[in-house]
Amino acid sequence: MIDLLHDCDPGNDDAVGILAALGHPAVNLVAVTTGAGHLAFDRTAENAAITVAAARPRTVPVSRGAEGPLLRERMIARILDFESGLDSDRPDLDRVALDPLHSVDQIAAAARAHPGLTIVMTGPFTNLALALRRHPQVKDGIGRIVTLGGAWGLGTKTAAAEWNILCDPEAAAIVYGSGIPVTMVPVDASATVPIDDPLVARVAALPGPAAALAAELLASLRTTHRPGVFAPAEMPLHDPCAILAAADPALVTTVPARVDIETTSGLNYGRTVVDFAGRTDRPNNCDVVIAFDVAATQDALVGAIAALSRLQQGA
Ligand SMILES: [Ca+2]
Repeated sequence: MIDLLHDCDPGNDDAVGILAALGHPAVNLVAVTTGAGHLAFDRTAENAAITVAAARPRTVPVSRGAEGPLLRERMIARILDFESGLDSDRPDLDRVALDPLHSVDQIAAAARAHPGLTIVMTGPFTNLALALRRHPQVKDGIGRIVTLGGAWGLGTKTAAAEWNILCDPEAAAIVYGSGIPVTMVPVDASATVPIDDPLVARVAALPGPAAALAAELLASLRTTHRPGVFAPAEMPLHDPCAILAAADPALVTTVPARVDIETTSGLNYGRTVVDFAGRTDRPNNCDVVIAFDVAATQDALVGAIAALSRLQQGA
């Protein structure tokens, strides 16, 4: 059982990740912290609160966080990604009250209370970067950071940069350069885990509100898939992959590497430069996930949602 804090920007795939963390038998989820990313900072907090409410009687504190990145102007995602699934204007969706602690201070409190804490990042890295600057001793309480951020190959927002990194490259540079052990889940790797019809059907067949929301979110994510030269055939699972890999490292194959973030302006702003071959004299700072056991990862997601489902059925 690992103590885990999920920093995120829900976001439908973040929300599935929250549910996976709440249900996973190997995870003690201690807090969900949110910040600006796909949506504005107040909306991501609301979405996390809606997601956690769907998992009752399991619950966890939800914090609101950074309103925008450290230096750059805030980027706004295509709203199309989130037209369905989570909608704070929907009266049928209950929500938990937000925790009074700001995400930055929640991260610090969790690192103090749970030494060896695993932090999973599935949004921009602003909150954790601010926590490391505001509370330097936080570093000593964090055992590992697992990031859904960056790519060894092509970007997802620009040709060079993946979305989570591009939203706040300076924050990502602070996190990857922190000296804390990092497991990086590049989108090249998470793209191999599909949200295929059988996966959606398995989740949809589970009873209870957590599974119902998870199935709705997964189905909505499938509608956002875009074809491309190297795009996978199916919509990838992405964010939940980081939760599942943190909970069970046996799901992934990793290779040690040096990862640096390009923070100078220009075409490569926000690029994760992944050096697998020791081409620099800088020490390795990441275990980079290069492959997922796809079937086992899908099984792990279904298993985590099924555990919430059983809890809600009183089984
Ligand atoms: Ca996200």
